[in-house]
Amino acid sequence: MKDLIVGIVALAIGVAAGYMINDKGTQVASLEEENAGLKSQLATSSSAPAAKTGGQTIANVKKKGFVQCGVSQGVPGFSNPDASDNWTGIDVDVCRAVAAAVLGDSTKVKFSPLTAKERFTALQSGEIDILSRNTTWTATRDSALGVNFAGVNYYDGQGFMVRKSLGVKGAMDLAGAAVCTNLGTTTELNVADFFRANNMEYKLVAFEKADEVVAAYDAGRCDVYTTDQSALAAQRIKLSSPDDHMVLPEVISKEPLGPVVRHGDDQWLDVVKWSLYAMLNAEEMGITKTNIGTMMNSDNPSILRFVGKEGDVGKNLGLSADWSANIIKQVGNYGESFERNVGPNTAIKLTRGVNANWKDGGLMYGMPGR
Ligand SMILES: N[C@@H](CCC(=O)N[C@@H](CS)C(=O)NCC(=O)O)C(=O)O
Repeated sequence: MKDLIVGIVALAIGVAAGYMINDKGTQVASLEEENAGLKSQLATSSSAPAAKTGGQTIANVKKKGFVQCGVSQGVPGFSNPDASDNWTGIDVDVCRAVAAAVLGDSTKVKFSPLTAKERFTALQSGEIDILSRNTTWTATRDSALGVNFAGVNYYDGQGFMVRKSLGVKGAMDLAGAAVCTNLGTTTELNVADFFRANNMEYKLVAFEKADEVVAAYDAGRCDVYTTDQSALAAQRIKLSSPDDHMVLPEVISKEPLGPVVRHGDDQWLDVVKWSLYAMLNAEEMGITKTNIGTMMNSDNPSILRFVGKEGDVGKNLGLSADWSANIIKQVGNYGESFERNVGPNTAIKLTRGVNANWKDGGLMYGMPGR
């Protein structure tokens, strides 16, 4: 018996030591941090949230009269405040769509700016109703954090930005580079995988706040800025001379970004999911902010169902019949939100690419609204 216990202890020490020897330097800290975060959230999450909030979110939102939306601390085009604290962006529009669906008023949203590290705890604790903050859907997050991803509002991938003067042509030229990024992100883990898989050294320079990352990179404290490509495009406009920088061609990961809700409240998950699908389906059917009025008198059954003149979709979701018409009237369809916030005519200048509607060959596919 004593031998068995000694053996188990020795094995446990061996496993722990092996883990630490296999990973290096700052990578250990970041991976352990993500693991520790997951464990502590698991400890508090598995049963508590369902008991506290099961089926309650829609009732709470109706009672308090607004949706509390967890956003970034400022990523232009995604979730960003102006000088009067008016938030805009495609992530903000998901929260506005939910407010339009549930409360009939897209302005009834309050925003909680969160760092990457804080975001899941804020959702778990009930501090926010939705997390809509360039958050990647991964297996670990979906299964271990007591949260549900309600869909994808931007398909992305991780990239690298460098100064043009560095003379680097591609990611394989980055051996030995100092790499700036955000703590508490998938970015940290992907960059560790990338350098390890390619047998290259690197030095991670990580910060909790995105603006600290931008400032450090801008000040030349690192050679490379790595994050989701969309965020690189967005943060680039904050640099002192954006044109001196370039994004390298390689995309090293899949980053499907989307809204997240707590486990244990299926009705709320449905509401968020279908609010996003309404924006996708409206684009597919050619229903826009401008023509939604005339669509009310359409003779197309799918459109009549969409605007709530036929069928029970709204009622079944616990919403009014005109829930999706309100989304389009007040927020617009997905394509309109994309063009207004991140499209070619904005400072971010993203093209639709894989984020085009499926009818145009993209991945944006709303489930059938009937
Ligand atoms: N999509 C990745 C990265 C998300 C992320 O937080 N990216 C940084 C890079 S710009 C960011 O948005 N920071 C904004 C902030 O901290 O307010 C994830 O879900 O982990």
